Amino acid sequence: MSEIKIISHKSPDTDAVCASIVFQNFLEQKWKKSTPIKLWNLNKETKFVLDFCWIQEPETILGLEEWTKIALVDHNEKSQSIENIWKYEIEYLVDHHKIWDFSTSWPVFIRTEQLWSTNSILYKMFKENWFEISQKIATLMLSAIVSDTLNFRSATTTREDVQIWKELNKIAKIEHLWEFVKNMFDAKSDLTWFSIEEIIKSDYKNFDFNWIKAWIWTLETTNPKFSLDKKTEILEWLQKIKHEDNLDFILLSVVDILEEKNISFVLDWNETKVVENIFWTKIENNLADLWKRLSRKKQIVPDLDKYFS
Ligand SMILES: [Mn+2]
Repeated sequence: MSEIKIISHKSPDTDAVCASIVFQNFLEQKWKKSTPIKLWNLNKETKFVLDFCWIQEPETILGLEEWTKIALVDHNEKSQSIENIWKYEIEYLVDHHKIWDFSTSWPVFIRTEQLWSTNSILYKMFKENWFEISQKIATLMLSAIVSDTLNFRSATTTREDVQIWKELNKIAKIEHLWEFVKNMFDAKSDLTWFSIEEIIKSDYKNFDFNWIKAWIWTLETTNPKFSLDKKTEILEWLQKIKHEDNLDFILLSVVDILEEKNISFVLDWNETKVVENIFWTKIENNLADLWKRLSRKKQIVPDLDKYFS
């Protein structure tokens, strides 16, 4: 039986990477051989979580042999996945994002739900199959839920996520849980040693809105000042990326996890027009106050999708 490669999206975050490792464990309990891989460097939060669990980070692999069996976790859009995805055989999809251009030429296992993290869905799958959840796996799932819900600050966290989190907590038994969560967020916010390019490449997602090519960032941080102070450099980089990648629309949000605020960088007249129209906000000196919009997938992307279609 050939091995399945489990792929998370191009800007690996804690939910994505933990999902790939957790899903490997799920398949193992189904007697299927698989390996998680990643498409880009990990952020510091995810590194912190993996170190805490003594788990090695998945290898970065950008291309596979044709017809390799793959599983997609935490994403489904082609532009966010491995290049030339049509060359591979998609066996599984486990996700909680909108569906846009996902297609296969053979039967596939699909599980998507409106839960707040892919790991919440995986937890349910373990339960339904009566599979064992080890302390390590529970810790990964728990961290992913904390990360994707910004520790339940995101306005749209579901009750089910909270319930799942409580159950996981009993298995993970993390001592000093709140300190652990704080360390996770501090790790994510520590951008001191990163170049602007690395910061910018750490959390973007590309979208096709009705053939409009867009990149949208959310820099979740406990220290927004750090990025806001680098405004000139960040705007220069955004301009460069927009030009090089031939993009029609870009938006970079700096999300203050503690204060629950979103201040976004708006590049030029085109973005200004769109952002003013959709979010009813005035833009001053390339900055827009997007108020409490903490969630890209539920509070930013749907509005843009509607606007461009
Ligand atoms: Mn996710």
